[in-house]
Amino acid sequence: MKCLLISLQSNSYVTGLKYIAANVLDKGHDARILLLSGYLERDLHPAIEEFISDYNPDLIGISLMAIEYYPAKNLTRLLREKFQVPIIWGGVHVTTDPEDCLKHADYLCIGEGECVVPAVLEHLRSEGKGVVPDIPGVWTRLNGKETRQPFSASETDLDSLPVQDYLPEYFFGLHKNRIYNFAQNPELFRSYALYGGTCHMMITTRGCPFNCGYCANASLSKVYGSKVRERSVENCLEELKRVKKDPYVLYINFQDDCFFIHNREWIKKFCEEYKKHISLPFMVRAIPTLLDREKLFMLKEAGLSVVIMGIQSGSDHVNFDIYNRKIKFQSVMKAAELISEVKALPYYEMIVDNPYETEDDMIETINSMSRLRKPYTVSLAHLTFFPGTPLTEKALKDKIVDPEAYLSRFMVNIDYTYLNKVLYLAPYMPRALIKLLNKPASVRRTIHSILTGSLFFFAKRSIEPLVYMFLISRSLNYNIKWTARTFFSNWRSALAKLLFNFLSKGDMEFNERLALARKEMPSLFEK
Ligand code: B12
Repeated sequence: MKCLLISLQSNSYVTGLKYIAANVLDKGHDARILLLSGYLERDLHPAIEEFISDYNPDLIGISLMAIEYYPAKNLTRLLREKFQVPIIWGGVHVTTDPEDCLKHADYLCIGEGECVVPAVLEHLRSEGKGVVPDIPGVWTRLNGKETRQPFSASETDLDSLPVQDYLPEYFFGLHKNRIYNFAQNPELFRSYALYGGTCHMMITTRGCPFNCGYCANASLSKVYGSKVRERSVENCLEELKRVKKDPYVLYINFQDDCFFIHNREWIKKFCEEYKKHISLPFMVRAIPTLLDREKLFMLKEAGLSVVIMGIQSGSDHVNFDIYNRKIKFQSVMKAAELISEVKALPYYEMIVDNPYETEDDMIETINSMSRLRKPYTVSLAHLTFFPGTPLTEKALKDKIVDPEAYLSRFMVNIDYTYLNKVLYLAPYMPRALIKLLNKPASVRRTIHSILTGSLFFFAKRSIEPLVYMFLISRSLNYNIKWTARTFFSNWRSALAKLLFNFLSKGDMEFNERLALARKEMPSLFEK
């Protein structure tokens, strides 16, 4: 049996689909992955039609995060017009909002797809597409009749899954009117990879022990539970050794919600093996209260260069009472000291545009952030009300959120309010200046706005890139070769980022495409 797995993501990091494809092949079936980056057209491209006709799959899978909902809905419509192949939807958005997704696909996969897809293929082989499958977590809509199989908590041992290839030979992508095999055209693959393919993303655990009110994990854990499953060091190293064969990969970006969830033995063994066989700089994500000095220093010794840490708000009230995130700012300060001590690049993540936050909360956040040890960098994300999270449920009840907004707004598209700009400036300006600007609307004068606006413009285009350059070089122990490699191989994406900063055009393409689709295909946006 043959399965075509489609991603509509803007880039080629399709970890979930790679895992599924590897497992489908392992079970004796055939699989292909097809990247249709942001595909949101009125008609099915002839190249896609030809590719699918030639491959003749028995099942088509579409993967989606919330932001890919409309493209997925549209593609499903287009595929139905041309093919009679059953369509299964899966991915984070399907798991968090299955009721709505069931209106569009023949099958839904709630939760992990590695075992589900081969089971659906087996079902199609033995029973055909007219019979409802009895597979845990699979919802169906056949001949207008809906069925919902309850999900049984996934206990899949991650080490039992086949290790995925870095660039599998069955990975294809639509590029300028043609479908290419990425393995045969690695330069094309790199053009769709983030940072020009210089940074490989991987994940060593699944799950998160926290239950923060805004996070998609809060609804995912209703299905998966809050237990964190980890891969063995050997299993991770096997993936990394395959990645290491590509000389273009200069960094490893570990996507785990908290890499520090691994115990000291795991980290020790990982560091020894990583240094011996991989020896590339890497970045990890951390939760302040789980940051551990000993683990941090071991990781630094093995090549740790960037620590991405969620802070979300500098107000304990907002973190505790609104976000259900029981982490005091005092713990953040301690964690920041450690990151600074180990000389990794500190990259802190904050949430803004929170309708429950008062002006005083925001002023407190800015104050707190201006107290953190400099230099550091900060990224601001728009509070997105993902389906099924406790905060979304509250906001829907309070009628303060457009229930559809999360489907079309990137988290990086923040509101450029006065206080958001001051928060953005906090890492780059002296504390006294931030204090001067950090004022409520009632006492602000025109001069405050002019000053903040000009500093923001200036900092985004010159200070921020300079601070980055310094921090990258410091995080690489001022190793000239590595610093130069990082800058030269990232020049394309770095330049693009700088240009976008100048033009303020980040994510414009996606927004424009969606706006155009709204005009051209209004029915797609009807409920
Ligand atoms: C790595 C990562 C990325 C990477 C790669 C994404 C990817 N698809 O792998 C990058 C950097 C590109 C990324 C970008 C974004 N991300 Co992201 N990302 C993650 C992260 C940290 C890990 C994902 C991962 O690798 N999981 C491990 C794999 C094995 O699991 P999986 O992808 O879920 O796939 C499994 C199942 O979902 C299912 N499945 C998946 N697809 C399919 C398809 C079929 C047919 C079937 C049957 C099953 C199936 O089976 C898979 C295997 O078990 C998650 C956090 C999380 N906990 O999931 C956030 C997360 C998925 N991202 C999120 C968001 C919001 C974004 C952005 C929109 C942020 C932004 N910039 O605004 C962008 C989207 C940009 C875009 N459209 O390209 C949210 C999604 C929320 C939502 N409801 O949609 C998450 C959940 C983070 C969070 N806690 O809120 N992200």
